[in-house]
Amino acid sequence: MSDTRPDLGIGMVGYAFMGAAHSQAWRTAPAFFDLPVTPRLSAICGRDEAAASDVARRFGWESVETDWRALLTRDDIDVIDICTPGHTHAEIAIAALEAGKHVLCEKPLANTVEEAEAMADAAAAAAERGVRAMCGFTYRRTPAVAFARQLVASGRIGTIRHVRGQYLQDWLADEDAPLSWRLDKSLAGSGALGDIGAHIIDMAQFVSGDAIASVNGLMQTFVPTRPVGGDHATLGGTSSSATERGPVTVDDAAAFTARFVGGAIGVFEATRFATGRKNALRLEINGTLGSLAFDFEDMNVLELFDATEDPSVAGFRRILVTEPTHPYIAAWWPPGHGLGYEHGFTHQVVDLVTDIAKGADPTPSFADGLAVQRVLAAVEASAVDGTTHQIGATA
Ligand code: SOE
Repeated sequence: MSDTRPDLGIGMVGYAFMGAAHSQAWRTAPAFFDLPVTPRLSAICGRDEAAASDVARRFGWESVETDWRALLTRDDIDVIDICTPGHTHAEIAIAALEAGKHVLCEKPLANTVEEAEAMADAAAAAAERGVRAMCGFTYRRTPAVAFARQLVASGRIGTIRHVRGQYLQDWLADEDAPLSWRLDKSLAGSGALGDIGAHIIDMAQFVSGDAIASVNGLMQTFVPTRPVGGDHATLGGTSSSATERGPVTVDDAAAFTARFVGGAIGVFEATRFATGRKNALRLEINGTLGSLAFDFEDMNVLELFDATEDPSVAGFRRILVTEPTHPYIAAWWPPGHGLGYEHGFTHQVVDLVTDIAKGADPTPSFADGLAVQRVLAAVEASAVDGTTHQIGATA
């Protein structure tokens, strides 16, 4: 029987690490989920035509463009998926929304609060015309994280007192790991803070259902120069013996304390120098009735402490979040068979296309992305002047 569901044409800008993650998501989503529309991998766009063509061949993109503007003029493209470094996000996203294309934009939403504000304004105006925008804080869609949000929202851990967020990686611990765009402030906006700190800020605000009100920050660049021209195809790249070194213009690590609007206090840490920690995105929340703890390095597990239990038997319970009753799991494997990093990207596009078909505004919205951007800017400002910064309309 032929599929009568309408196509949704996707045009993706960028083809590297995130390009691959998003490509597999677009391919996989209609196979595992009963979607109201069928995503079609219409075009991939990259300035390096040979590299983009290679990704197109591997993932099944139907055509290749070398200028993102060409995607906006094509009638067969409905969604622009932005997987490029942060300095390009605002221009592409705003032009796409104005051209009537739905937008999925990688995190952090932008490199500055001003850009993020313009993007959030463009998204609000586009929503009036039925055009949708989503910011790619993909970890929200890890089943254990989505389940943690449900537990907090249902009151299971009571009033929140402490939020502890860490994002620990070690791919720059080698002082000869090569320079890449992620270490260039003009392209990435900031370093560990924006790249991975943005995730813990978003996750903390999402799971707690609360907003950060003020911060005190600290930032550090441990290795000020790195080899130029090394292989940085993977995150750390291979240790380079190149003698020419160029400047690292972003932070290697950032830490900050926070006060939440609802009265909780938070401690956050983002670093690429936590030797041995590869992708330890951790969140622990302590409430009056219990606690929740999550670590992405054990991503199918959520720990729950129920303070209302008999103390003689109470303890952190290790919940394997792989039951069909847990978020997203029913579409996948039997209990205990586990999901991986890539599934969050699939869930992200599933929710995006479902919202587009329903005419609903997806989350995280560009306004959510802007909220994170304000916290990032406040941490940076605080790290410079040593004072507490409030998260206001302007950071
Ligand atoms: C690099 O630190 C990175 O790829 C981030 O950019 C991603 O957002 C994160 O998911 C994994 O680490």
